[in-house]
Formats: sequence, C-alpha cells, structure tokens
Amino acid sequence: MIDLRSDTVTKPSEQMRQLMAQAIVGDDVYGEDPTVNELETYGAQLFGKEAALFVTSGTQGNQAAVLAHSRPGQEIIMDKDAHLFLYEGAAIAAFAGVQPRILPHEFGKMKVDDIEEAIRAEDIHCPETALIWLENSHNRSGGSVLPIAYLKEVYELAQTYRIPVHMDGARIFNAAVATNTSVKEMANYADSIQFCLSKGLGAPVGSLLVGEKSFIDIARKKRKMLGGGLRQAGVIAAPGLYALKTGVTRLQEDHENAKLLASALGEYTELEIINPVDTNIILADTTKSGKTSAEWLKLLKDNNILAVSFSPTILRFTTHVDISKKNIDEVITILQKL
Ligand code: TLP
Repeated sequence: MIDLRSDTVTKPSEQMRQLMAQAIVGDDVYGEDPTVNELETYGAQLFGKEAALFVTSGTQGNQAAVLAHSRPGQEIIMDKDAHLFLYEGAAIAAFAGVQPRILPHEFGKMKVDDIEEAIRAEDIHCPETALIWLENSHNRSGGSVLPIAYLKEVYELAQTYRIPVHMDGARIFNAAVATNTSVKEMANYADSIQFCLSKGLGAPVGSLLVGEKSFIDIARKKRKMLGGGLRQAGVIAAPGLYALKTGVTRLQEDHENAKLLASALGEYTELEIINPVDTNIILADTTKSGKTSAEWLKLLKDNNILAVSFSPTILRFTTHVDISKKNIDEVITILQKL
C-alpha cells in the first residue's frame, strides 16, 4: 500500500529504534530524564524561546497550552477550520471550559480586521478573549503557509490588546522550509507554539510546546492533569530529538513529491486540485468526476493507494518521509491506467 493518508503514518527508522533502545532515562515527573531534558532544551533554543515541554501528542500540547493561557468562561479566537475546533473532541470546552470564537479565513488567514472586531470589550455580559489561535501550516487548507508579514500583523494587534497568540505549528517546519524562513523567525510572532515531532519529521511519538519559562511551568502542571506526566520518557524523546536534528531539511523532498503528485492528479484524473500545494498536502475536489470521495477512496484503495476524505467531495493526500519519489512515480502510473 502507498499510504498517503497522513504524515502521521510514518514508521520509526532503524536508527530511531536503536536510539530508543540506548536512551539514557530517568523519572521525567521529577525532571530527571536527561534525554527529555536535552530534547526540551534543544527545542526551546531552536525556537528562540525560554523553555519547552515534551508532550505525547499535538492534541496534548494544544490542550496544555489552552489550559495554561485561559480560565473557564473565556473565549479563544480561531479560524472555523482550526484543528483545535474540528478535531480535538471539543476538549477546550470539556477541559478548559472555554468557548471558541470561530472566524472565516482564506487558506488559514483570518482577516486582521475580523480578529480585531472579535476581541471582546470589557462588558459584564461577555466572555473575555483569552487567546488568539493560528495554525501554521493550515491543515484543512491543504498545508498552506501563514507568511511572516501576516504573523507580524496579527501579533502586533494582539499586543495592542494584551492578548497572547498561540500557534498550532504541528507542521511549522513544513511552513518554514517552504518559505525559506526559520522557525525562530516565525516564533517571534507567537507567545507559545506547539510543534509535532511525529508528523513530517518522522518520529513515532510526541510534540513540544515552547514559550516563556513561566508559561511552560504552568503548562507542565496542566500536562500532569491531562495524564501526560510520563516517567522514563527518554525512550520516546530520543527518536524525537533525532527527528528534530535530522528531519527538517528533507521536508523539501515531500513538498516536491506533493507538487509532482498534484500535477499528475490534475493531468490524469478528473480530480481538481483546490489548494496551492505550498507544502506536503494536496486537496482534490471530486465533483467534476461525478464520484464522491468515498467512491474515490475505494477505487484508490483497490489500486493500493490510501488517502483520506475531508468532505463528501474533497480528498486529502499527504506526502511524508516514508513516501519516495519512486512511490510517487508508481502512483502516477496507476493514475494513468485509471
Ligand atoms: N492532524 C491529523 C488529524 O488529526 C486530522 C492529520 O492527519 O492531519 N494540529 C494540527 C494542525 C494537526 O494537523 C494535528 C493532527 C494535530 C494538531 C494533532 O496532533 P496529534 O495527532 O499528534 O494529536
């Protein structure tokens, strides 16, 4: 099977497995796991932030961030397709007791005027705005990148109102590589960032949350409440550290493969590519083909290709470290036959 469902499906490399076996460990709840500590220090430095927290997943990192930034009864401004809103089981309502204020967007960018209008004024009737939430790259928009100029504009607005900005950077390295920007530069315009080790970078587990030390100290307690206080977590931090050190530059290959696949899909099928394919995600509209996404998924699966459905008429294909140029050529040959 050529698995293009997500960049989460990658298997740890032999090198990662060896590092897991050899990792020096301790009890991380006591702060005594040297490998976790090394990963956190390295991650914080890479993003130019004071501190970092190793979490088991992007979802746990995002939720710890929400809990650390907000109080029950407050509100978070986010776009209507944010992963936080669509795919985290309403955890912000269930755990943090906050509500989402969802705004329209174009490829992940909410209008800055809309954000300003959505910021709550002091009023006995209203919740307070706890946080502004950005997602970079933006998953539901097909991995599109929020450019630095936009990040800066949103951050300056947020500072005017003294509201923190969190960036769901599950795929921030894809965004940085695609725009030839450093994650440190992007991090200048967010108070906290969650980024995944287990997506494009290819680690089996984990994310980091980065920010000021005082914020990370609170998030660490919240992570414990979420059941994320792990013990000898060095065994999963070791492949994460390796992924962070070695997995970034090769993301360019995933982006090239995605572009190649997108143009083949456009050429050999009736699927219509509806995103600019900035990074490693392709969104294809099935309408013109007269078939639904479910029908396409079956047809593709019968031909050894896996993708996911984003709606009854939208398919998502994602390239990653376990998909080579050769695999893409194989997919193209299959598409030509179809
Ligand atoms: N995204 C997954 C699914 O949950 C949709 C995927 O296959 O793309 N933020 C963003 C922007 C994400 O895309 C994801 C995962 C997460 C957070 C959550 O990360 P995990 O899966 O580690 O909890």
